[in-house]
Amino acid sequence: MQTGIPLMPEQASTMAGEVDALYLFLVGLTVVFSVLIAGAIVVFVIKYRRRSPQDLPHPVEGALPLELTWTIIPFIISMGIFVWGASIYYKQYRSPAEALEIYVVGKQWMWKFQHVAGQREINELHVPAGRKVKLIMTTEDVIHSVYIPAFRVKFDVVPGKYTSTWFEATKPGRYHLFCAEYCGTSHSGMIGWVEVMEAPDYQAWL
Ligand SMILES: [Cu+2]
Repeated sequence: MQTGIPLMPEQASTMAGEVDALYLFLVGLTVVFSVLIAGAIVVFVIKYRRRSPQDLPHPVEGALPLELTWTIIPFIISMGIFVWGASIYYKQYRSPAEALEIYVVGKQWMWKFQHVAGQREINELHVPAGRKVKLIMTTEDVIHSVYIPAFRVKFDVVPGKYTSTWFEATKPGRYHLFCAEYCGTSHSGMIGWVEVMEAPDYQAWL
């Protein structure tokens, strides 16, 4: 399933590419600014080093163009990140109305799933490829968080209320399912698999 250098989980949902693009942009931006700042420090340390004991710095009262530059550029960049991130978040948050609904109950320490037709499974979730799937989730005890890295889906499961998230798997396969919210002794064992099947196979499985 994994090809090349395993820096990122496989992309197996329609959202995966969008999430990764934002993530890579943030990593790239961080690298660029880290290099710029570290480079500037090195250059200034050498260029403005004290050459003699009489060498005194000139006080600087202000530099409006410089201050406008380092205010406006970061403002535009951070607003861009905000709008980009928020649009992906809302897309992820609002489940499409036509989605196939699956009920999810987390408990210490397992995942229970129930399909509309009544089939139930534990730590294993069968879904069709190429179909939007909405997870309607709650928990019997503490907070858990459903996490399917290949789909770039991670959403908290909270006692006393329903939360929901959705995905559309793009290719058949077997993908990791984790609990991503520390929930007690066997938190690390609260894992399972998402089995993505071709639509006819899923119908047959039901
Ligand atoms: Cu958990």
